Amino acid sequence: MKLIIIGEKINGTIPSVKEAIANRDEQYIRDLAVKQAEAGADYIDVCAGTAPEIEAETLKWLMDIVQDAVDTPLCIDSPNPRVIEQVLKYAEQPGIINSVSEEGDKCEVIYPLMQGTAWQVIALTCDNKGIPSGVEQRVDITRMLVEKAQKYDITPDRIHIDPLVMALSADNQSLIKFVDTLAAVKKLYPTIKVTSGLSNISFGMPLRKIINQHFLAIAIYAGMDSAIMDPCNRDMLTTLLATEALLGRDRYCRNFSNAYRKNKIGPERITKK
Ligand code: THG
Repeated sequence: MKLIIIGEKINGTIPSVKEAIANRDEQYIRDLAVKQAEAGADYIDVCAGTAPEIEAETLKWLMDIVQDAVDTPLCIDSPNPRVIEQVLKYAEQPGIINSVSEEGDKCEVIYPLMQGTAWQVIALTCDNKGIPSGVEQRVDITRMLVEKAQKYDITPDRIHIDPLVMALSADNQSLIKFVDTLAAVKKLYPTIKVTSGLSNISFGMPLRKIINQHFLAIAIYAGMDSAIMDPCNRDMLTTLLATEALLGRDRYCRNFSNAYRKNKIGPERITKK
């Protein structure tokens, strides 16, 4: 299976996007949506990153622009489940809710909204005590997240577990723990999805992008299903295409060859028909 790409670029915590939001610069947001869709994003993450009082309104503004610009489904990103509750009705098609966790009443607010729909959800392995560092605690939290979901007829294939990768510079076993958590979670629930952002791992290190690229390669080999990433980053896309080819997921290496041989049209990843 090909990696599911969740395009991360429409995020109010990025300074240029923050500015575009403040100026209500529709064209800037629209361009980010189109660029990511053309680069092969399967979902487009929208995160307001504003003060709580205006978060729902800002998120709706972002959603309207993206949905007007492209047909790619949304990944609605907010730490506040009540904000997600307020804006979900403005989505024109089901996408991904980002995110729930065992923190507070997140599941109790979000899961009922998903019942009887095709919405998927990213579930973070953290709880009121924070982010556990051990594999076993992360698997325990996953079990709780999945068991609660079951009560609302949400099957594991609609859940992307995000094990919240720590900075490698802070925890030397960070990647190994991610891989071990992934394996344990999939053993428990074979149809569940595992996801991750790609940039936390390299925090505090030089050559961050190189570390992120190699993390992507190893994570794909380990079975990661989706990633929150910048699909417009050429180097990251090269790693992705090379890894998929090496793992036999690119028939006749057609996608890779089309991307990098001269006089060829772009790959499916880049040029969507
Ligand atoms: N897990 C889940 N959701 C998440 C994250 C996660 N949402 C937010 C974040 N992490 C993922 N989103 C971003 C968005 C932007 C950047 C990093 C993570 C970022 N962008 C730079 C820019 O656009 O200028 C550089 C991008 C690049 O070139 O690679 O740093 O972990 N569930």
